Amino acid sequence: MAAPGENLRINSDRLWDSLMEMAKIGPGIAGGNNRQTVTDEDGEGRHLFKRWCEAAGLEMGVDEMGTMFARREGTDPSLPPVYVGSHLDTQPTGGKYDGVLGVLGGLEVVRSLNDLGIKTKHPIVVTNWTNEEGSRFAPAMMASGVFAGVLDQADVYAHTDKAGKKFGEELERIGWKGTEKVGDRKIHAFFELHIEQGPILEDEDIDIGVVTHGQGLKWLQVTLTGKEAHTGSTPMPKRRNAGLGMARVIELVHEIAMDYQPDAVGAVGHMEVFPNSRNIIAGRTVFTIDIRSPEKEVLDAMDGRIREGIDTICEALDIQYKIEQVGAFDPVTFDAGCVKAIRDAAERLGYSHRNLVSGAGHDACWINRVAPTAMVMCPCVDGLSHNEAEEISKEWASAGADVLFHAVVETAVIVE
Ligand code: HGY
Ligand code: MN
Ligand code: MN
Repeated sequence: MAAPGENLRINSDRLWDSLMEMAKIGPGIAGGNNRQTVTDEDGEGRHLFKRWCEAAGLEMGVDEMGTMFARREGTDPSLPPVYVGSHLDTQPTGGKYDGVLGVLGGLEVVRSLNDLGIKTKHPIVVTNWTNEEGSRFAPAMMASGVFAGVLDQADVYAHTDKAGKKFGEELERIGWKGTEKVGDRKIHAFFELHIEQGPILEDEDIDIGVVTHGQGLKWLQVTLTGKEAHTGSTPMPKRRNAGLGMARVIELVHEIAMDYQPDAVGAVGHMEVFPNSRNIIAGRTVFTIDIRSPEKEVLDAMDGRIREGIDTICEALDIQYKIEQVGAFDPVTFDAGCVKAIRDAAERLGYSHRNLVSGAGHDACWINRVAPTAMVMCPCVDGLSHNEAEEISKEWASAGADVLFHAVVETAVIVE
């Protein structure tokens, strides 16, 4: 006799159609998406998600960070719900699936439960965490960080984007600042489905990543101050070139990351040059160093070496520097029970699977601090993400959502 829910599968066509529908909101310029956090496009995507949740009979709650919680009642409403979700905001040149697959995969779990008339003891809450990407407003995983008590709400409300707009004001402007106090909700368990954003699953032809750990991260924003001067008439020895300083620091970050292979990574993706004129030596540069490792000791060693290196580079070039840590979290070990639920689901459904350490940060990394949490990953084409060409197959999306379905329902307990 099959165990309760043994053959549960989501509706693959409906999930894929919803992904394609959401992808129409905040289109990019090369087939992906530009639905950055608390922009009008983000607001539009939220409204679509809300409509779909209400059509599925869910009750929507929104907290003061704009995070959306769509609740399917359990037979025992007093029990803490099982949460399932991810984020709908994208990078400026993002893909259609990063984050979105996890939110709409969670919605598909609920839609499938409705189709099958299945009740669960624990309520289930489909979640859209605000500002996971941290691109427009640092840091990444902002709302889940406030929820987990590691980021201060008043502080992040004041964070500004390049145009000087404040996060809190933008959230209010798009009409998605809710009234719920952030972090009050009790979570029985949290599951996040996400694309791998790396090449391992596809290279090894494996359907499911059972995410046991997430690597740690540090974002160091560096401001170098030299002196603007004429690029033609200023003798080389007299230059205080902040642009040269930035170039040397970028090289340094790469070299240090290469010293800790095969796992450590380091790069500078955000760079600003002032005044950014062809014939003026850069007087000021502002850029963000992104270093990551599964090992805290390595992360700290890289941090220390980079700070020393910046000091040496700036002394040699006679420029000043300021280093601000604008994002950080330690390596994460996900909950063994939740990880097992995901592995057992992949096994039961006959999907190939392997353990995985997440290279990217996710809301699950913060929620893991306040509730048992785990992630399930699916492959993506060429391991490519944070690129408009990000692509997955319908089969990969369905396999990931099937596993999510089983893990969520098993944890929420089916009621006959
Ligand atoms: O930066 C990250 O790892 C995530 O994509 N926000
Ligand atoms: Mn993501
Ligand atoms: Mn991302």
